[in-house]
Amino acid sequence: MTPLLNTSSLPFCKGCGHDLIAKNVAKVIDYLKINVFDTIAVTDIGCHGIIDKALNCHTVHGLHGRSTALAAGIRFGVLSPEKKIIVFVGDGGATIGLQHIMEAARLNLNLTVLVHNNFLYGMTGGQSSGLTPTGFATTTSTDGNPFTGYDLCAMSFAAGASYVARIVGIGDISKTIEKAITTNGFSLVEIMEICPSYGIKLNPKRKFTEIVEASGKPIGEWERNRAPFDFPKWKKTANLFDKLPKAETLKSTKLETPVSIVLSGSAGEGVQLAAGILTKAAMTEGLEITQKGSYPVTVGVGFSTAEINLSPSEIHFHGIDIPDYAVITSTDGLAHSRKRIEGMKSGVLFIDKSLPVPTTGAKIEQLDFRSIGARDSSLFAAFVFAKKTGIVSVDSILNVIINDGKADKLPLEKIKEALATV
Ligand SMILES: Cc1ncc(C[n+]2csc(CCOP(=O)(O)OP(=O)(O)O)c2C)c(N)n1
Ligand code: SF4
Repeated sequence: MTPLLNTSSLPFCKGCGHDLIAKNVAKVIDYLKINVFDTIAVTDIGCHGIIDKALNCHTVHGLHGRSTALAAGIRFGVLSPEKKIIVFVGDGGATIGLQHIMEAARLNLNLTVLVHNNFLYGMTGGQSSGLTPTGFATTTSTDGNPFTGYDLCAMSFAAGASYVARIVGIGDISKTIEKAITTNGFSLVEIMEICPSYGIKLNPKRKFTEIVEASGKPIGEWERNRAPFDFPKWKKTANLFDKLPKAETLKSTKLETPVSIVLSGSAGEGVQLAAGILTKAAMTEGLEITQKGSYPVTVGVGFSTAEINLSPSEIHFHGIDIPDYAVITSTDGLAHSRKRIEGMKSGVLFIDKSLPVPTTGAKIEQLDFRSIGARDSSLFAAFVFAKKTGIVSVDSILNVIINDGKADKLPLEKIKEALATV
């Protein structure tokens, strides 16, 4: 069986309590013989959240404090109890998103929330959170926190959780985690632990066990027998995908095996639009597709990359490590995709002729994508890709543009002319 962790050297500072939690979750998944592909880890923002790169299961990394809301959404979509949904959240995230936890407990959603309570915001430098105990020194309360922390366990249990526990993160904590993961309903474990980098440094004379005791929050577990959330039969939500119009198959594909494509250029140069048109054209040829966009938070500057999978059969994993085709239209795109291009041992690199060609095992085709004008260079590159590979036909792309009413907004005549010279 695939283990939950893909490494034993986890990305935390030496002695960080987060390490113990991750290793104990892995131990439980292994002990219960839960298939990691039936496990969905929803991680929050913070040091604990960087665990997802060390996990072999499905992972979702959300906004700070929103992990339980994301997990709730997943549970609404997947009610089957064999699918284990485990939230990894810090004390910071747990109090920023307190209401999400309360709502999940109130509905008794079948999921497990593991609160990594190291009494402070670790990742941002040791600030107080809503769970910081009175008297505990943080960078925002160097003389000791003057406030009382929430009793998250009491609140979750009062809200309606099936199982709640508060434990000290020392030694083997797997039995409590096992109990939580096997609970058919909402479970929350608050694990008190320490952040050596800030917690110990700011509270040098204090022992961890004494801090736990002084917090005034009881160690223990609380449980009740309560049915987990299920949709009332009369209100079963329809699958939203069923409401989407299906792309009509107009032509049959020539593609026999899946291909992955990375289209990389600059923000404002239509990368995502071009990828959307290309994938839609592929759908009209009966292909399954995935499309993922990446760009910096500042969406108007820097790179813009689209990762595309096209396949004659269903696609179950959209991630692309090394693509079969790389289409690079600008310096930003090259910088963002350089490592992948260098990793290509075969396939084809279509690259704008103004750019330096990286060392690669891919076949190289240098083209003048930007001759058409920077703004339309990505769309032109999509046309060139179609013409050169035949994976999607040029006509299908044109049809999508015309049928979507985009023909008068895009320089189709100019593109056709330039395409004739390729
Ligand atoms: C909405 C929002 N506010 C603030 C931040 C900045 N931020 C990033 S990590 C972090 C602290 C995380 O602390 P905690 O949730 O306790 O997790 P830990 O790092 O201790 O594991 C903060 C405040 C953010 N990413 N998002
Ligand atoms: S800063 Fe603190 S919480 Fe973050 S990894 Fe280091 S010890 Fe852990």
